[in-house]
Amino acid sequence: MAKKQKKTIITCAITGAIHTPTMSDALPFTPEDIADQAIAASAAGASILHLHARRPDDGGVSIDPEHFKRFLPVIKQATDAVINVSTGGSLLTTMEERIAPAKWASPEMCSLNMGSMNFSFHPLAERYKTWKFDWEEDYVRNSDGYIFRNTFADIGFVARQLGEEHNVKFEHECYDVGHLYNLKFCMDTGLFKAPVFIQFIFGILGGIGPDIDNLIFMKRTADRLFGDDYQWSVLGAGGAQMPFATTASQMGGNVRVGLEDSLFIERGKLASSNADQVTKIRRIIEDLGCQVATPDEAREMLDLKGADRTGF
Ligand code: KMH
Ligand code: ZN
Repeated sequence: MAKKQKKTIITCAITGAIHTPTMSDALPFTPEDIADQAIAASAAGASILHLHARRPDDGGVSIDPEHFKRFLPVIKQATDAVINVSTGGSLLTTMEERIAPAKWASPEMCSLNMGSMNFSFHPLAERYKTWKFDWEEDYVRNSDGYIFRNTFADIGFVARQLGEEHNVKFEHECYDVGHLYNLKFCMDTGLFKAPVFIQFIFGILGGIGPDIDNLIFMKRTADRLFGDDYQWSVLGAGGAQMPFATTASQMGGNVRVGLEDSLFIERGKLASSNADQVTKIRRIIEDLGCQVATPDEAREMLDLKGADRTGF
């Protein structure tokens, strides 16, 4: 069974690739706004910042390293947070393009999605009659046809390009129980060394649903597969965000919040910023008797290479 830990790591995922500017004025997409919100989230208690880029002019999803270059150094200068660069930022391009920002940044952490799947948010389109930017409606509606491709070959490619060459630690994103077995297979073939860091994800259409029974099931399966050789965190999408983070923290796990995965602070009320969500989950964690990990404590817990070893 994964060791019960003393402190809880809060990851904040700042902007992502699901939500669009129409859905919330708080969703950051300019480099300045991404940096400001990331810095504020760190000050509020997030020790890991999970980062995607957006096109500065219209908020479209971007995997262009030039867009990352405009905020990563700014965040690094202003915080000691661990920076985690997404490798899942586009459902529509090759893995080679998806890892280009991380190859430039050589960050302490990167996301790594552990299986191919449907990945859809098309039901969100029904909530909006008008859209701020031309690209948004088609992007959201057409997601019913998106396949999020993460084959074993893709996973092996990322492991070699970023894990072996850059000593990046992965946030292994597991959207269903089969992804845990994919990770176990990869570990058995020597692709990843223990202890791995697993993000259990609930509530993405195409993945496992947001029922607490499923969290228990995922955790029990991971205990069986990985024993003491893993650290874990939980992300609930949309309305599941705070309930799942709260439950996970009580079970001895780490948590992920942020506008990437939910735009809300409570039922029916939009969050005013990423820091808003970090502040709330931190308060819950502390009120319930746990402590939040600092960035350096997170580095030690996850055995990261250190901020002085990144490429930016
Ligand atoms: N928003 C998460 C459910 C990635 O960046 O690699 C998906 C995600 C993927 O975080
Ligand atoms: Zn992400």
